Amino acid sequence: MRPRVLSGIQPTGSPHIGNYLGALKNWAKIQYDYDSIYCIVDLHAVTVYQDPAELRAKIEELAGVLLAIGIDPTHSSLIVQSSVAAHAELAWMLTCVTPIGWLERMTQFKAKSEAQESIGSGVMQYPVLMAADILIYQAAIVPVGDDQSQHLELTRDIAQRFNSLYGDTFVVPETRLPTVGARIMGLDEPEKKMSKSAAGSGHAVSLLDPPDVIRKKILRATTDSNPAVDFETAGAGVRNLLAIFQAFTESTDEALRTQFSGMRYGDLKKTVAEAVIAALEPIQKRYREITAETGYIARVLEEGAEKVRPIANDTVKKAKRAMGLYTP
Ligand code: AQP
Repeated sequence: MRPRVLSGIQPTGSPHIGNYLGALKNWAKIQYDYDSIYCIVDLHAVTVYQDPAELRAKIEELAGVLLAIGIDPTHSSLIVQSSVAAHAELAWMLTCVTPIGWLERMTQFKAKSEAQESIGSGVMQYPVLMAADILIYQAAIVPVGDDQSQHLELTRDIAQRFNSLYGDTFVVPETRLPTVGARIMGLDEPEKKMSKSAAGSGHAVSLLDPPDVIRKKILRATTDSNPAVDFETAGAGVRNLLAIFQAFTESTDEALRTQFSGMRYGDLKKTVAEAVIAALEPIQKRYREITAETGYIARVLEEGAEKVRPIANDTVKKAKRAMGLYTP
């Protein structure tokens, strides 16, 4: 049997090139070598208030984008988290074995709780639900961007703690990070990671942005006071543009240096913008075809959920038995 891969993405906004280069591109690439389950994590999205009608629309848009970037439903299961109820059930069991101190240490929790006056307790439980998403499918490998490494470490700790308290129940998963593009930064604020929900029209390039919008965003990207590319002294903004180019074009480090050393920033930005536009063009074309086919996305999501429910239910049953909960 092929090892199982699980990964997820929140429907909190239009997926951007950071999501693509950090995770989604790799999802499409490895789906033929692994038994892959990819999950639109809507229960994670509602840890922060979402407008209900917008959330519904974003789930459908995201499913369309995932199919457009190459997730192949004949090889992978594409699911919406809330349509497999067992995720939430297992999350409760895992909550009960997770010390609060582990959750308080999570940098994403600290950042989100500092940013708001009042936060829902779901923000703290977020990584436990993520552990449930992964452990429920006994996934061996989890391909994510660098920002999720700490949550993955926590998933491993939760699995090990459960296994040591109640006996061997879960596979302890491995994190898989891309070598280039693991952390794409915001174009306007290159000290912060590119984020779907960040405010500001110049922050992220969405995978569905038209070419003129992509050009405008990249031409306005923050650079530094150098006039041209110097690999030794380049600031975060320039390094980010180079990383975006390298990840899209799969250039080697050497080819990147040869092409860009000494290039003026105006030309650097134009070159990066054209590379991004060229890479996204086939994705956008496919997205238009997919969304033109009435009922296709809903069918894929329903079939995906039907396929994985028995796996999820089996794991929950195993975990309940291990804990001594009632299993008729
Ligand atoms: N900037 C990034 N660079 C590389 N990888 C990234 N990922 C996210 N941002 C970057 C990876 O994309 C996958 C899906 O992310 P997510 O939606 O589950 O959550 P996130 O990390 O919180 O992404 P966003 O875009 O920043 O969303 P919001 O604004 O809603 O919080 C993950 O594998 C992630 O590592």
